[in-house]
Amino acid sequence: MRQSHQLPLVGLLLFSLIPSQLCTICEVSKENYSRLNPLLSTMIHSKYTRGIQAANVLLSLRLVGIQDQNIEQKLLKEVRDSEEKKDLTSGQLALVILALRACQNSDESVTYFHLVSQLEEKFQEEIKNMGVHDGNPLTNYYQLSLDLLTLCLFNGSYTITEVKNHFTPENKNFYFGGQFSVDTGAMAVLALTCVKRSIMNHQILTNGEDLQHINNYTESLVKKILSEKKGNGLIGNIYSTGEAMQALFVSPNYYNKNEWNCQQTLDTVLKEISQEAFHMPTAAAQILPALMGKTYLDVNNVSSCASSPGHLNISIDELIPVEPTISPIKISVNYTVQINETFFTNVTVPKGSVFLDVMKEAQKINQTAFRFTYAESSWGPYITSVQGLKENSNDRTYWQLLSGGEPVSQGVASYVVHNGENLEVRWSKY
Ligand code: CBY
Repeated sequence: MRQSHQLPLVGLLLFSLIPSQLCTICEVSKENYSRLNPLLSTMIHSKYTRGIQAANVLLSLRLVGIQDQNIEQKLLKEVRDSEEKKDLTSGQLALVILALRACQNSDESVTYFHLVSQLEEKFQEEIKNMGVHDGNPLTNYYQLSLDLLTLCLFNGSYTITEVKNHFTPENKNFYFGGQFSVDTGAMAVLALTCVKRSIMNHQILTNGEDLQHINNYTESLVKKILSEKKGNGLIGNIYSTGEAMQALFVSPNYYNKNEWNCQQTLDTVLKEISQEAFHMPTAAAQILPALMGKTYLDVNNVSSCASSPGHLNISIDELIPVEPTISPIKISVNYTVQINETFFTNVTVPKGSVFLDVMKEAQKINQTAFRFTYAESSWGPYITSVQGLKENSNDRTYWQLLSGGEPVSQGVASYVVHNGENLEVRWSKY
């Protein structure tokens, strides 16, 4: 008698859990697929300055089911070339592995076995560096999370103790200048979710306490991500929103339905696409999977990748590349380098110029005060030194870019400057 009373209750409970699991993934509807064309066009027509950009693009296209032979061949070559150069950071190698293995049959696993072993080594080097340099990794926690995610997905070795010790949400590496990094937190949630699934499938042996730790970390990171939600639905900023969406897709049991209006986020992103916010291949590649309801946890799930009903079916030939326009009109901007002293100049550049053009002009005017170096990253050029003073991840120093005293949200080659603007490059700590 008692049991028969309980049964409907259990049924009700299960019923109420299932929809919450399904509803959290919102994706672009078929009628709106054409609104994704600017993203695809950017990804396909870009000239990649680094192979790692190709890895981001290949991973993204494979996840949403675009497997055009010509594009695949071109991207695969770039990704393999970048791997052969052997100068990849841990997270870059992780991305290469994710891209190469994404949505492929598991017999491919033998082919890339050596890459996973290399990643195990690089992950250990990151941890070792933290031991010697006050908890600072060689790169950053976004990359450590990518490492853990990849090792977890492709049977690489890591220990639960490492996860427990290094992925506490209070760890300083989740913050830059006191500000929670949504990109980093989101990548960590994806990695921790993979670890949690491995524990539940008994792929790694642990005790109940370990699982509880992982649950607590995930819950706290999800809260922090949601607290960075803006009025228009973006999470963090436009460039972190795709990865934040992925993190929220895989962790529906850690927040209430009313805490996130996925459709609102989706609508704002679609609007931003039409305003060309994603003109960088990496930016486009990082937003696309979430818009199609996919996450990086789907990479070793071949059926979820290509054959899903929401499979993108577009004709590549219809995608027209956008050419930037160079204007004959000149504008004038103020430029400052701030260390302990202030170095100031005024430069004239063509309208439509980017931050990097201003820095180059200033360097022509005064080589001593304004000389600088940069390195290519997946997001384009990244300033590594000014006046010979080099950024250093061991002491968390870097060159921060500001406009009107506020940090800008794009890199030097993307940020378009305006007449009369006060630009600054400031020696900072994160
Ligand atoms: N990727 C990485 O390793 C980068 C991880 C990341 C969290 C990244 C953002 C997010 C992503 N999706 O890739 C990141 N930035 C980090 C970790 C960092 C730090 C790098 C230090 C280190 N040891 O690795 C640091 C120094 C705090 C940092 N980012 C600095 C900057 C500024 C660069 C200035 C320069 N010297 O050139 C800048 C311009 C902020 C500023 N105002 O100074 C900056 N980052 C920006 C704007 C960004 C966004 C780029 C957006 C764009 N359209 O160009 C970013 C996406 C990203 C790249 N940074 Co950081 C964050 C965002 O706005 N959502 C892994 C690898 C395999 O690809």
